[in-house]
Amino acid sequence: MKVTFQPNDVLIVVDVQNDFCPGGKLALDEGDEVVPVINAMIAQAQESDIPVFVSRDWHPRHHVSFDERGGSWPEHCVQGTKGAEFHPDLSVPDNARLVSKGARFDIDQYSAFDKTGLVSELVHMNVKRVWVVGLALEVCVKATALDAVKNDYETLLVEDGTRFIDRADAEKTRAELKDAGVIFK
Ligand code: VGL
Ligand code: ZN
Repeated sequence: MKVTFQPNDVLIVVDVQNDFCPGGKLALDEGDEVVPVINAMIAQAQESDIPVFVSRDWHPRHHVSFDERGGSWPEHCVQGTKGAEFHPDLSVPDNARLVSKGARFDIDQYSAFDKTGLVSELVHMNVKRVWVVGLALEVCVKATALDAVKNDYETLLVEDGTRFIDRADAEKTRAELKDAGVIFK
C-alpha cells in the first residue's frame, strides 16, 4: 500500500454511494471496486488516529443538476433513497465526519469544500495534508482535490481508490490535477 499517513493528515472519501456503483442511477463501471481499496485506507487511518471525512451527494428531488431541470445528469443520490446510501460494503467509521453536498435546489456542489464548512474543520484540526479518494474522478473527486490545493493543503490522490465516469477524460483530468499540484499516488 502506497499510503503513509503523517500526523496532521486527513482522509476525504468522496461520494462512494450506491447510485455511482453498478446498478445505480449514475453508475460508473467498476465504481464498487474502490470499496476494498478505500476500506484498507480507512482502517489504516483509524489505526493512526487520522480523521476520516466522508462526503455524500445529497440531492433533493427535482434538483437543478437533474436533466428534468436542464441539468447535466439523470436523477441520482436523492436524499433518503437507497441510491443515496453509502455502498453497503464501505466501512464508514462511527467517528467519521459526514459532509453532505448538493442539498440545495438551486445550486450544485461538486466539491466537498463548497459551502460545507469543511475548511473550518480542517483549520480547527490543524490539518496540513489531505488524501482524496472516491467517485467520480473527473467530477467530485477532481473538484474536491482542486479546492484542497486552493486552500493550501498538500493534496494526495490515490488513483486506485477512484474511478472515472468516462475514461475518455482520463488524460485531461490527470493533467489538470497534476498542473494544479495534486500528487498522484
Ligand atoms: C457526482 C455527478 C453528479 C460525483 C455528483 O459525486 O462525482 N457526479 N453529481
Ligand atoms: Zn450529483
